[in-house]
Formats: sequence, C-alpha cells, structure tokens
Amino acid sequence: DGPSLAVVGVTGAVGQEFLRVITDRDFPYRSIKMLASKRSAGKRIGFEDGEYVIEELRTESLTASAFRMDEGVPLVIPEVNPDAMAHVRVGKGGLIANPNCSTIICLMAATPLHRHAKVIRMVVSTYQAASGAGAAAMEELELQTREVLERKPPTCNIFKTQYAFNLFSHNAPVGENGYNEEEMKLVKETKKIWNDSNVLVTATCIRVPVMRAHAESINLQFEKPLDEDTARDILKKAAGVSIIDDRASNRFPTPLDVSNKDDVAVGRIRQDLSQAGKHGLDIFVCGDQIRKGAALNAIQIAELLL
Ligand code: 11C
Repeated sequence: DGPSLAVVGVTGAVGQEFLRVITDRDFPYRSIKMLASKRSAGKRIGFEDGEYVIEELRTESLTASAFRMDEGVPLVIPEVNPDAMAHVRVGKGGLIANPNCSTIICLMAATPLHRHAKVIRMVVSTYQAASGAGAAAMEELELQTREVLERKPPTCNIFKTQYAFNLFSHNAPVGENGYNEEEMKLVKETKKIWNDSNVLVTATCIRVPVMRAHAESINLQFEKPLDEDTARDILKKAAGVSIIDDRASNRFPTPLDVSNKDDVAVGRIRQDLSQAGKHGLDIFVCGDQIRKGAALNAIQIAELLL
C-alpha cells in the first residue's frame, strides 16, 4: 500500500539517505524505482526485503532544484510553510520542491523567531560540509586528510583547492553581482518560503572540511522587540529544533552533534550589541545536510501529502 516512489540519484549521498529515512520512518510505498546516472545503470541495490536494478534517469531536468523558483511549484519545509502545498492532491500530479539544504537549516531556526517578531534583515554566514557536494566529495575529503597526514600531495578531483585542513568559498559558480549560486539560493528561497519579497537577505557561503552537517551563523534584525530569553523559549518549543546553549561551559552546537539526527541545533542565542535601539539577535545553527537538509525534509513533505 502507499504511493509509488522513485529515488533519483540513488547511489549518491542524499539518495542513500533517502532509503535510510524511508526505513527509519516506516514510510509506506507500493513500489520503488531506483534511478541514477548511466554510470550506475544496471547495478543491483538491496533495499529492505528486495533487490533492485538501478535504472538510468532519462529526463535530464528531473531534479528538485530545477523547479524551486517556478511559480506554482510550492517550495516547502513542513515545519515552516506547510500551507504552501495545501492545494496539491495525491494522484493529481504536480511538483513540490525541496529547498536547498542551507536554506532549510537556516529557516528551521529563523522562522519561529520570524513568526514572533518579523525578520526584516538576515545576514547568513555558512560553514558547509563535504556532503553538500555529494558522496565523491566526502570520499575526497577523507582521502586528502590521509594524504596530507602522510605528507603526500592531496588528490584534487572534485575541488580545485586543497580541502583537508583548509576552507574555501563555496564551489558554486559566482554570478555578475559577486554572489555565488549557493548564496543566491538563500536569498531567493527565503523570500519564496516566507512569501515576503521585502525581507532583506545576504549570505556568504564557505565550504569547510566537515563530513556531513552544515553550520550557519545567522544575524537577524526584527521589526518588533525580541529579547534573548523569549527567543530561547520560542526555539525550545519549535518543532525540529533542539537547543545547545550553555555559556558557562562554552558548549554550543557542532556538526557532530547533529550528524545523523533529525533536529537542527541552535545555540549562541544572544542580543546583537551592534543593533542597540533596534531589535537584533545572533544565533548559530547546525543541521545534518543530508538528512533534514535533503532526504528527511522530502520524506516529511510526502508524509504531509499522504
Ligand atoms: C551544498 N547546498 O551544500 C549545496 C548542495 O541546490 O540542492 C545542494 C545544492 C542544491 O553544497
């Protein structure tokens, strides 16, 4: 019973996580198709009680990111804007897009505060893991780490720069305005998800040598007053959010805290001193890029739909 599923890119980091999330959440399905690039077509893959032959994905444009900004295609984070998909019915056809991982992780923390005091400007700085660039990038980070420790030249197939023991500006192409595509996704997707074309968003996205969870420093300016204790209370009650915010022992969220976890973790919750007289907060967020940033969010969308 349940819908027919197709996992696109099933051999990749997110595809593999999709399969794990389907099992973890006991997601119902009638049939499941395993789709990947030509390179993997014909290979066999075991999943739950079955064995499946990977089929080649033929419709080139069939990726969630391709449709995100299309009018009429809801861009959904279930905890944030479930209403955006209210008109979509199972069996009637239609697309729902999964936002970019950095956007999901950012808005999981910023939205509960936005609902309370309305964000008018947001400055995001990211520290993004290898997983965001796929399984091959994760393997390269591991390989390079070993090579550097053994004083060998690092293999740079995926990125042009040494990645282990280094960091660099996100590898997405840089546009004419000087922002890379990852940064512009944060800008545009936030406006669409919040249905607010006036919210001011700027971002700087950085790739760091972390395996699978992204971290983000987020500076918020609000229309209405919001003190840090109220913000902490709001975030404590927010679905899908955990708080790690212990000033006395300097204990705040880390990528390892959230790896393989569903919740995003928020800490460093504090009044922004530079916005005295205005209403500003700084927070630091970590979220599993492959899980809440991709596979889990998509399965939650499907659960909502069902
Ligand atoms: C990263 N966010 O961490 C990217 C990867 O639009 O779904 C995912 C790209 C996307 O590098």
